[in-house]
Amino acid sequence: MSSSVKVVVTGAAGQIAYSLIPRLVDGKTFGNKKVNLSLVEIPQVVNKLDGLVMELEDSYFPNMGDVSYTDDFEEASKDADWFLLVGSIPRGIVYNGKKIEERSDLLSINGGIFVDQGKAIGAHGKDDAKILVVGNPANTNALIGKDAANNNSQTWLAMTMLDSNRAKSVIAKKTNNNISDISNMIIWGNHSPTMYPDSENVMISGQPGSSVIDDMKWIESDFIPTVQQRGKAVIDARGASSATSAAKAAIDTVIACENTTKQGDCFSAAITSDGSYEVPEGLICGYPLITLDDGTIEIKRDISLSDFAKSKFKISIDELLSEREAVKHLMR
Ligand code: NAX
Repeated sequence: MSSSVKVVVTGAAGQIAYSLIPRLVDGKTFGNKKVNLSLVEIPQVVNKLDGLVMELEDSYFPNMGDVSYTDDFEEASKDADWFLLVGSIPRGIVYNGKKIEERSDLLSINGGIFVDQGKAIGAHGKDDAKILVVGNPANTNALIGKDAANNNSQTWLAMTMLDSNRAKSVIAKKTNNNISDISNMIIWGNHSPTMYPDSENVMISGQPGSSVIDDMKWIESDFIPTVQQRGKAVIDARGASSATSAAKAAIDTVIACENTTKQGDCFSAAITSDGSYEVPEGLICGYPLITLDDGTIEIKRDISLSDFAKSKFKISIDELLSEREAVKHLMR
């Protein structure tokens, strides 16, 4: 195993990255490996990263290797092991003279970014590189990036860990458990308000949720909408979108991918569908995942879904299909 790892982070001057980047080099995420960072921003703000690099140096992280920053993604991507694609254009800003409010506009603008980044990753990233897309719309950005990369030995993921962590927190409170007693919290589908957080297959102190939570009314009218709308609730309260919790979730995802999953456990992220659970092939869909001893990430295929779960999951699959349709001009 290599004793160093190269990690590319886009959106490096943004709020999520400010919480995320220090944790990449703190000796916990990649164990004892030296972590070389390649930070990427758009030309307008790339020089701000000088300040972040100073802070990283001043923090004296023993595992920090080389740190560089650039607005040239292709240059940054050379021989990288991990890509954390956080950068994207948020809804609500004026872009090329137009206020971006529609999801279709957001899909198209960000999709364009992910075509170029995907091509560079496919050509210059390591063949076993792992790519975690955080920037929204995360699933469809990953779909576009993977298609442009055209390199099937690399693993593209979109982040649903924050949704999973939020759901664990709600279940822990409801059942008077510690959050560490909640596992296998699966987010099925899209990282959007159509996601389906699975309260039936979650494990609560070793017992399946279906046998612990006997309250369908709470699941339908409280639990599911709370998790689906949590991002908006944070924006409404904070005046800015989730940042420190999103950074923690990205770190949790990297750690889950870097370490063999314990027997019986799984973690949440979206990955390319191979048709499992009747999801059309090729969609980047939220699934229960496991990491094998050799570092391969696989879909856990032995989960049973109730009719209720299937009907909720289908809404999210249909949304992913419509997003794919909206960006088909960006695909090969
Ligand atoms: P910020 O607006 O603070 O930062 C984004 C940064 O990305 C900016 O500094 C911008 O200059 C940079 N950027 C834009 N285009 C770029 C490009 N082509 N190359 C490199 N950098 C580029 O946003 P922040 O709060 O950090 O959120 C980042 C993204 O994460 C947003 O798209 C947000 O919607 C998404 N989120 C995704 C979550 C998930 O669970 N998947 C949860 C949190 C968050 O909402």
